[in-house]
Amino acid sequence: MARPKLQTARGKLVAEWSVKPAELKALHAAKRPKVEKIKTRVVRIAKSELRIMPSEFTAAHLLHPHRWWPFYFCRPRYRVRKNQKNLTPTEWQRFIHAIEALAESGMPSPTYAEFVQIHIDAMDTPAGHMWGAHGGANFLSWHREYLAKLEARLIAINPLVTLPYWDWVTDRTAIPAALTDSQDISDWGITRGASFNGNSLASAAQLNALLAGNNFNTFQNTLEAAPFHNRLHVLVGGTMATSASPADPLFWLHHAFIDKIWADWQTLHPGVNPPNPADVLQPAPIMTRTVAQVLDTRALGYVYA
Ligand SMILES: [Cu+2]
Repeated sequence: MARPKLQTARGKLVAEWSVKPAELKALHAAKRPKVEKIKTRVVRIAKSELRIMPSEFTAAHLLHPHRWWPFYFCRPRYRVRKNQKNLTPTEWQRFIHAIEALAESGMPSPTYAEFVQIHIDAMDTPAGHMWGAHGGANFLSWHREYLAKLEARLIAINPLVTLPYWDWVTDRTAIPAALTDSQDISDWGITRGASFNGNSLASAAQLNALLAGNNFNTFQNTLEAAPFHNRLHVLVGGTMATSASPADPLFWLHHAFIDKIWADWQTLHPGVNPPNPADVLQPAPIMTRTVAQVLDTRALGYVYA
């Protein structure tokens, strides 16, 4: 049997038993770590993708680059919620697929069914009525938080998803075609009214008159009622006319438009805000923010285009 041999750094072979402990230590110390050349390439980032250096940037971020690169790269400053009529087929696909994925069984909480359920609770239970989501103080703030949380949940499935809005004041002749496939409607487990006719929805003149007023409560109550928010729910009919309306993906487009009208109104009347900024929107754990925390859409990470 051949005796095991040690090879020194200089390539000299030494019989193991012939090396004294002190010499063995020296032999190991002489061993150099193997250095592998790593191929690198330069990644060029578009200027529009760069973010301003965050104020919370510290020396620790320099020690751990993986902590700071997300601040810099690959995230636009704000998500853009687009008019549904300007969505590309790919953007429609992202939105619909993310919703369908969230509705699949086995998805981690909060699931699509849990989102629908809190809307049912808000409308149909005495406890839910206290949240002020409908016919109360928090119609606008509650639905803004609700949409933001659903959008965040969809983004966890596909980071490129944003909620589209349906401007049914301008585009009232039909429900957005991408959401009218009869097979989809049956797959989603929802129904719609027999036919859609948007003639009785608020006109552009009525919307302008609403935007001109500068009292928050008047603005909110008018926007919630017919011929605005409530009328659209009734005209679409089927599931959209029930407390389970968020089961219909059209709900998010409808409410994104309501939210945009509020955002437009806020731009016209800066500083005119709900009278209950400290109220916490309910229910946890899906809803977490106070009324004050949902006043600025940019603070929630999105703008309307
Ligand atoms: Cu609602």
